[in-house]
Amino acid sequence: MSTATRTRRRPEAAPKAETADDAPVDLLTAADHAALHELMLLTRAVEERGVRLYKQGKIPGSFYDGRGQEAIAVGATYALAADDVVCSPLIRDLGAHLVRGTDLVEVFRHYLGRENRLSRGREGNIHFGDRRLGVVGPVSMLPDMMVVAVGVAMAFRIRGEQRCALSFFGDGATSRGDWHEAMNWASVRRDPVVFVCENNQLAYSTPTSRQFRVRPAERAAAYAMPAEIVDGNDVTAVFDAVRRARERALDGGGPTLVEAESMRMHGHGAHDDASYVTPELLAAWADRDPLAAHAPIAVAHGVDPEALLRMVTERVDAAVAEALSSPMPDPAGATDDVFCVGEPQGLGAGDAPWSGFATAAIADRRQAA
Ligand SMILES: Cc1ncc(C[n+]2csc(CCOP(=O)(O)OP(=O)(O)O)c2C)c(N)n1
Ligand SMILES: [Mg+2]
Repeated sequence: MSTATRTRRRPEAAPKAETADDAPVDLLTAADHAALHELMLLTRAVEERGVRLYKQGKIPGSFYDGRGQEAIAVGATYALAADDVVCSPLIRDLGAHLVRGTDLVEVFRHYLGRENRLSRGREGNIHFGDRRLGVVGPVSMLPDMMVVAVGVAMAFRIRGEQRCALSFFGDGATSRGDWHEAMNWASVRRDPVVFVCENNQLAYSTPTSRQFRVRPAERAAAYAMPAEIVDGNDVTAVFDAVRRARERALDGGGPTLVEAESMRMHGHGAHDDASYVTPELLAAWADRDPLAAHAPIAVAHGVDPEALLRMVTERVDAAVAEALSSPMPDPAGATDDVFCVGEPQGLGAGDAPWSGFATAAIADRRQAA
């Protein structure tokens, strides 16, 4: 165990994953399954509305969504404590923002180019984060935010804080040099970082077969880094892999690579018809839709997915109406915030909705198992 001490808000001790004989225990309560299902529904509903607003000409630029990949961002971020840092959600990771508590009206204001707290109307769709919630927004260069996440994790290690950083990136990003630099440095220094690779079979129009001969998870061995391939359409599997990786990181075990396998069900952006993807491939993955896969599990835990969907739709309707009636940014402020003036604000803590951070119930259930 690390002797590091926490200096900030401490969640309840994260429960160990396994029983004495290493059998996995379901650490998710009925409330967790309801939350996971709602967050995935919300992700999809927000993005569906975003695509519609783009096609109505209300969203400038293009619109990028993560249809079919909702379980990755939601499951992974759900496994983080409030003061861990997400660094950073990319174009398929709206769910990460929603788990951390990013305000829905602000998200739509941002999409619509209205005055807002996230980007002040300077960006359309992708580059945003709410640092007050411990979410660092991305820059475009892929996968540069992996290197930033390693820097954040180094700071946690050096300061002796029991926190970890998490970085998302796609399969395409793994062909870049920065990917290898981040993997190597984090492993050598045993920095507390979780790398989540979203293998969605494509980087723009390039299939993975034309990107690499050795898949990302297998390459981790070259850095003596533990890695795991998970079904990225199974929200509980993603949650569990990231939760274990986080625990390893906090125990001084260094980084882990989680490769979540899924499929990009839409084009790269709304401007891309993805005519290079066969209908058969899409149909096969549609049968593994992450929301449909989780629905029976949620129902078994007493959740009513249809009632949740109605509630989510109402929330989205209300957020869109409020965002559409919000003012555009004042052009006079266009050059504000180009440079940081004064001391930069530190990162805040986000929502950590998993019951394991909030109650001792998980530990009791593990003992009873
Ligand atoms: C260094 C760099 N090269 C090119 C791009 C342009 N670009 C943006 S997204 C993208 C595809 C990325 O594919 P992947 O990493 O698999 O993520 P996905 O879009 O599939 O989620 C490319 C090439 C970029 N942002 N950064
Ligand atoms: Mg990809």
